[in-house]
Amino acid sequence: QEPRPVLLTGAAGRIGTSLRELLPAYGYRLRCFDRLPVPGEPEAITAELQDAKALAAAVRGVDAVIHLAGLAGEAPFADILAANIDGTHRLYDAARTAGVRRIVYASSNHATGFTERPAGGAVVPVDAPPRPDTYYGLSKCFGENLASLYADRHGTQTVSLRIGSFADRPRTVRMLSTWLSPGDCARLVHAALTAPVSGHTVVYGISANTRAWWDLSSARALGYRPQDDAEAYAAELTARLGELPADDPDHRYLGGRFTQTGH
Ligand code: 15L
Repeated sequence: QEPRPVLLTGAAGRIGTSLRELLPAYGYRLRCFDRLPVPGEPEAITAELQDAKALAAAVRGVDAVIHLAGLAGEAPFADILAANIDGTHRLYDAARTAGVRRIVYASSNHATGFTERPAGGAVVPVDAPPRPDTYYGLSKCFGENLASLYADRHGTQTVSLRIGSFADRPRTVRMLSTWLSPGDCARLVHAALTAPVSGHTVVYGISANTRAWWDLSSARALGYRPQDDAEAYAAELTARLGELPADDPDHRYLGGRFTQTGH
């Protein structure tokens, strides 16, 4: 049987580009959506989330949506409002109308970024209260709450991934804790698309980092088995950059520099 198409929004972005490379091996057929052209994809729609016709066509016949589209960092409130808040609402409403079964939502660690790091290497649970560090983080809190509303009201399932730091390799001392490798990202998205869930489920999205700040048990309960550990880069990184001083925001807060004025 032909695999049903999965809609990938933000397909031209950093994570979208990596998932386009890695997810076909899991048997998915991706339909891509982005405001920028997505090169080399047979099924790609170039449009804004505000284009209701294009969005309705994008969700038609898909089993699931991986929703990555939006601004990926802090921006003026009006821009966050349009791209992340209004845009995510439009995506959810189009998906509900089309009867989409599940959405995998790219949330972020910045939804709880003003949380102080727990002492003694303890990990932060998935039910830590919202503590956004930016308008960007606030938009991710909105997305998670929107997912909860659509699950309870309409039965649309969502797995929200509070992604740490997606990168080919860790580049800062903070990323020894927050790194999500491309391979683990694909493993996590696959688990989030396929595991049985009811309603809205929140998981952290990081690799199996020795210095992890977040509890991966809800992700593991979906079948996620991370293979990478940033610790492999620790000696080289700390020799070059040093350990973090206690007053460094990267040391104090989960969201690191996002908590600082001017970020
Ligand atoms: C995010 O949410 C951003 O999209 C990404 O660019 C990184 O800054 C990441 O968080 C992080 O916290 O490292």
